[in-house]
Amino acid sequence: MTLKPSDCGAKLYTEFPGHTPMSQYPEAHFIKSADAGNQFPPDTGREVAVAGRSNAGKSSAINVIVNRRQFARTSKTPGRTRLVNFFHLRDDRRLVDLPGYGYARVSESKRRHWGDLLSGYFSDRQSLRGLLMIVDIRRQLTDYDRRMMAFAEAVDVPVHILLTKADKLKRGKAATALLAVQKELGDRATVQQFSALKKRGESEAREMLELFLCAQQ
Ligand SMILES: Nc1nc2c(ncn2[C@@H]2O[C@H](COP(=O)(O)OP(=O)(O)OP(=O)(O)O)[C@@H](O)[C@H]2O)c(=O)[nH]1
Ligand SMILES: [Mg+2]
Repeated sequence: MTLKPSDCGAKLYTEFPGHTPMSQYPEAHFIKSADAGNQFPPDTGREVAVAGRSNAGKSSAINVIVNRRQFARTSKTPGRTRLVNFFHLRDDRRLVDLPGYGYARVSESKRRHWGDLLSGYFSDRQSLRGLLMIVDIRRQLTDYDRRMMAFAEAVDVPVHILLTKADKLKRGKAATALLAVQKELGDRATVQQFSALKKRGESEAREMLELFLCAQQ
């Protein structure tokens, strides 16, 4: 799928000459957590989902992209982390933090519940416009990640991968890891290096989010 960029209201740095705004998303706030499809907020406007293995760095990536410290974590009271968390960005545009997968200490029935919740989310959600997949650059793609990509591909939702924790590898090793993932996926997804710690790849990630939220498809 080819996406064409078009402005849909993001307040970019360039609109604030001389100073850096607190956040490109000054209205951003937590909407709700959901444990079942009937608890999702209305399926209107556009949203981008963030997925990844448990502990891959999803919340940290969201905080950097939205440019707010502890933003994603404000919804992370115990118990909520395993839910689908919806965040308002601006005028009917949302970011959705999906439950982390691959968490070992979980019962089979819970695991099945999340599997159904995720597959239902992808198959039913009309406002879903893109998937940001957070992958630890040292672990590369796992079968969980591949399954998640398959959900997105089945409904023709474009995928962008953040190879995060890039600060943990030397530049050469990080570049090799990026190439390996690009080689595996070809044009099935775009891929970049990212580090929440060093804020590496921050603007590239935000541009992809905006492309997904705004593109004419
Ligand atoms: N060095 C480094 N550490 C990171 C980076 N991103 C996240 N971390 C660390 O990795 C751990 C997990 O980060 P989270 O953002 O909570 O990961 P998550 O995917 O939201 O985790 P769950 O919600 O529990 O599935 C934390 O200790 C973070 O500080 C990064 O870019 N570099
Ligand atoms: Mg998290």
